[in-house]
Amino acid sequence: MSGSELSGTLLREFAAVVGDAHVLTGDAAAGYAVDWTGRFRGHAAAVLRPGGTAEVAAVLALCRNAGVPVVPQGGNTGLVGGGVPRHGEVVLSLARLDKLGPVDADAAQVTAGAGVTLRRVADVAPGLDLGVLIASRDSATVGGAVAANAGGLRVLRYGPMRAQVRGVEAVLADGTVVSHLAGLVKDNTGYDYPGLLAGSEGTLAVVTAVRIQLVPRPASPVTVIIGLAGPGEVHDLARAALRAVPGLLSAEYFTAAGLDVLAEHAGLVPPLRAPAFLLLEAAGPGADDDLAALAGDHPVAVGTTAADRARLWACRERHPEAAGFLGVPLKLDVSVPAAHWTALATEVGGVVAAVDPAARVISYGHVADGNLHVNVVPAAEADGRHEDAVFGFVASLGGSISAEHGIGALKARWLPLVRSAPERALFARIRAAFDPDGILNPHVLPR
Ligand code: 2HG
Ligand code: ZN
Repeated sequence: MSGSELSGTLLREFAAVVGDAHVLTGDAAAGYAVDWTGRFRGHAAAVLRPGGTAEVAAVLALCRNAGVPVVPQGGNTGLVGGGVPRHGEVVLSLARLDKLGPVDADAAQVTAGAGVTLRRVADVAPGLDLGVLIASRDSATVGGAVAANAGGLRVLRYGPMRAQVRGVEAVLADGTVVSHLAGLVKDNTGYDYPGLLAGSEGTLAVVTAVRIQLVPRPASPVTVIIGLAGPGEVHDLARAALRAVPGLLSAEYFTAAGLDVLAEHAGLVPPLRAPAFLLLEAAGPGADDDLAALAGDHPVAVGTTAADRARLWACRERHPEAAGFLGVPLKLDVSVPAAHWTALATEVGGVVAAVDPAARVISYGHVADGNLHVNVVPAAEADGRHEDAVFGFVASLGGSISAEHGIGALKARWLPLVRSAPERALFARIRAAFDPDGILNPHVLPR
């Protein structure tokens, strides 16, 4: 049976599990079938909104028995189409799994349902924080962040979402629940499937709860934006900050191209003028002096109060919206070895122009991680030429075609650029072991 033609019997069986109110079809399902950029659109055969792990297990067993493909969906903030039912699949929304457990103060851990937003985890206790900070934290959820192995603005300090995971509860494609939530720091008792599920993009199992390691809330953070001549200076200063600023939390790059669009369309007031910018944030004793020493004679804007820091951060955090003011963007999230980041950031505009001279390109990203977000608003047809050019260039620099957003539907055809045939065959065998019938996100990552 294809996803888009569910029988009335199956819909009634779904409703018997999750309740009539939580089986959505037609217009009620439409919002679940498009991503926020508008690039990925599909049609959901139905949206199922289970209220707990047992209901997830029961609906997955029904889908598996009926051969109906399933797209798990969290906050629908993904950028590669991994949570959108592009082929008429059933959407399994985890939004109602929103229980946040008590904080284990000894271990600084908490267990969160898949549907808990990252903001709620970050705010769960005054002295603690979530190590992963992403701009979409008010909508992005724990399950989706694990499935995508979200990165964000503090990876240089705390690592990506996988590094915050101390345990997982998940439902396999046949409805079996696997659970390992004790949160042990040391635990060599077999395969690390929580680590494997991180970054699996909903293709191996449906994450229903996560044991999360929290971090101490940074004390008195200071944010600066330094105006610089170009990517080379940004890279060099970010590397210097990694060496010289012990309390460093973030090192972010953006340019006048993006800031000017945000000034024009979103009313942001640029704190200073320069071709390129490095936003640094640090916390703890001496952070302000460390950052001032690093900025030296360069123009700099400093924020120490929450309001001033938020104003500075908006210049960087609103960049994902910038290209959207110009058209429907292609969002290419790439990384290269540190030694090649400057070449990437300097040359990528020309690489795009060679295949689409009138395309608009806005680049920004996490410079300390070798990560660049190349947002392209095509003028020519978006027929793969932009990806061919950018991903080919990145591969020639020894880089990755997905640093932190995943492969999803967007990048599957370019995976061979960066992953060998034996590696992809291993991926396929792992996938077949978890989901032998191929019902979980079948169109995400090559099978
Ligand atoms: C960010 O760093 C996000 O702002 C989104 O990863 C990047 O929209 C993008 O391309
Ligand atoms: Zn990012």
